[in-house]
Amino acid sequence: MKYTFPEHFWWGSASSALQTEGQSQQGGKSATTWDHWYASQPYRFHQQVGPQDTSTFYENWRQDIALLKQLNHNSFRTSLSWSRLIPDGVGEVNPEAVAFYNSVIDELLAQGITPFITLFHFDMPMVMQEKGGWENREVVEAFSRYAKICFDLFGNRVLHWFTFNEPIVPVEGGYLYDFHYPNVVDFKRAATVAYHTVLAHASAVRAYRAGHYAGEIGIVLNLTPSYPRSNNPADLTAAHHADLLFNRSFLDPVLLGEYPADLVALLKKYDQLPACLPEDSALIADGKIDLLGINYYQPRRVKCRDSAVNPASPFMPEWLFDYYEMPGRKMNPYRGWEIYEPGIYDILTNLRINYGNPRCFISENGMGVENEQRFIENGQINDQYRIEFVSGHLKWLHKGIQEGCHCLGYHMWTFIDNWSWCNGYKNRYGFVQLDLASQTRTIKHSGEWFAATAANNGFSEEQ
Ligand code: BGP
Repeated sequence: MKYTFPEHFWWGSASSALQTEGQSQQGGKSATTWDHWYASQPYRFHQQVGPQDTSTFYENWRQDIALLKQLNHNSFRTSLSWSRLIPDGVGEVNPEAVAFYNSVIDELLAQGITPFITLFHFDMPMVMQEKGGWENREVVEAFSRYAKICFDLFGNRVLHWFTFNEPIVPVEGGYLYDFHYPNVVDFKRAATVAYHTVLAHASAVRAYRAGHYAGEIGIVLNLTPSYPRSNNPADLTAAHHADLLFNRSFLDPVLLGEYPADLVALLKKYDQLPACLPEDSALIADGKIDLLGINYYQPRRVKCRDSAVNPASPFMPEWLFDYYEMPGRKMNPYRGWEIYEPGIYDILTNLRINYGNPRCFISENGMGVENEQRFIENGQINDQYRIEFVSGHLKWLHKGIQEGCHCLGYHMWTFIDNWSWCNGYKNRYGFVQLDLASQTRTIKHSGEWFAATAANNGFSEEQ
């Protein structure tokens, strides 16, 4: 069987500034929340590797772009660093940062690789966090100023912009589950952060529309389809609530221009609604996007709660559902994430049926594996499991496209093994192996497979 994709399909990968650039406090850059957190609690990071020890893209960008070319990428997403570009968050632009990002963008274009640029990928400048981060409405203004500066500087060459990468992750990590700074656990503060992020997104979209730039603007969301344990109505309600909180809290505003009424009612019922201003609904309506990036790693399986909630405990999402471990599920044991290929098809089908079939692409999908050196054969990592992972997802993606889903590309997480936040370099995701100490780069077997797939605009079972 041969799987051929539509003409001009985007084949590429994604990465982010903080996870690859290195030089995390040089070149005029100020600290992010990650530098600050690492300085105070290095033991929270796998093998105490922090954001300064990454794959050195800041110095080796030309070599890395040559590798992208070798992998037959026609497109590549990375992010700009707010703290590198505007070190104090709200003031002067750093000329060294402008020169660096100009070089990267120009070199990508020279190599025939279309740059996709994200404005914010988990890396809040510490100066802005000190003002309250996304809890403070003023940060919304500061973000849209930063966005406009980026559009003005690079918008003549960057035609695909994304305001945020996975905006729910800093909400979950920083304000609910303690895996991002500032390590708060408080649902109402989390809801405020999420709400202000949506406002910041919409303000940036407004600025983009007002400036009549040449390209298009979107957002990248990690969509985790919510599957109920069974068709028991209690399980269905649990899945609906998880979907409202973790998917539709961002998906509806950016595609439909408003929040789901059920979500508003749910938060109201538990007294968790953030403060709103009358003009907000018009702003949110203006935040509708041109292009949706979908990051898909794993499904979310839930069931109704087995026990009653302790009403004296603070409200948390888990008041509304329990997690469900489906018997026989296939796991990536290193990351602890279920591998469920049909999820990619279910996401696309949901978008086609319930959201008017928006223009979208898979902006991340990937598999992090520990200790990949054990798979080295003749000097190269033979990561057959990654080829199976990618081809398994691409088959379901292909089916979705055959049925009419408007999916324009597939980007893998990620190009080169990179720094995974608190997990440091524990799980490796790259098409290219990175030896951290020597900074040597070696293409893995999956990288060669992907290069052939991109060149053929598809793959056959035997490839
Ligand atoms: C996504 C992020 C990436 C990346 C990836 C892998 O959520 O957009 O930044 O890190 O997941 O996850 P992790 O690094 O946590 O293993």
